[in-house]
Amino acid sequence: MPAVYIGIGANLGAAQDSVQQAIARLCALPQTQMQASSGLYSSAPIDAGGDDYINAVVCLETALGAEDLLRHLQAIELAFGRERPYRNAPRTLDLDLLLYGDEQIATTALTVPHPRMTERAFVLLPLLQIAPDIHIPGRGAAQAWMASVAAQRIQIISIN
Ligand code: A4P
Ligand code: MG
Repeated sequence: MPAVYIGIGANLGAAQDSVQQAIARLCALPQTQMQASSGLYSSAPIDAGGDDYINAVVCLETALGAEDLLRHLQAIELAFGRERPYRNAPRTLDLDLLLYGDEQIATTALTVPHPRMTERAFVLLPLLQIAPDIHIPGRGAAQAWMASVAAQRIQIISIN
């Protein structure tokens, strides 16, 4: 089964609770086992407004196909009251499929690796916490991208 990495973000409502509950929901997905879960991070909004975000990354092993998994992620977002008034609007919960094994996927519904993941400390830092040696298909070692996001404000607020 492929190792799959999911980025979790929230900056509306009880963001810390939402992220923790989302991790529990991901654990409970069918045909899926949780392999690792990062700590929770507080981060300044990037290309977006509103309050600071709570972010985390989890690693799952799943027999769900990528598009099937995306549908499950969107159902969880909806259950947390996600609305989409405009691009990068503050959100109760955002679940992004960052990596699906070593696959590169480009369909209308899904782009994997997530196209903006290497530009964002709020993805790279929690990802590297649980997978320090990880390579991003087509983009090399995740660690090598850290220097370019060093100016982004982020701090760990709870360690897993
Ligand atoms: N989609 C395509 N590829 C993927 C993928 N790999 N994972 C499609 C998930 N979805 C993917 O997503 C829009 C469409 O993207 C989906 O219908 C799906 O078919 P969305 O979540 O509804 O829309 P969005 O919020 O505009 O896009 P996205 O990609 O979630 O936004 P970003 O670029 O991830 O930015 N700052 C901090 N500090 N922390 C954050 O978490 N998040 C964002 C959101 C901006 N700034 C942030 C944070
Ligand atoms: Mg999203």
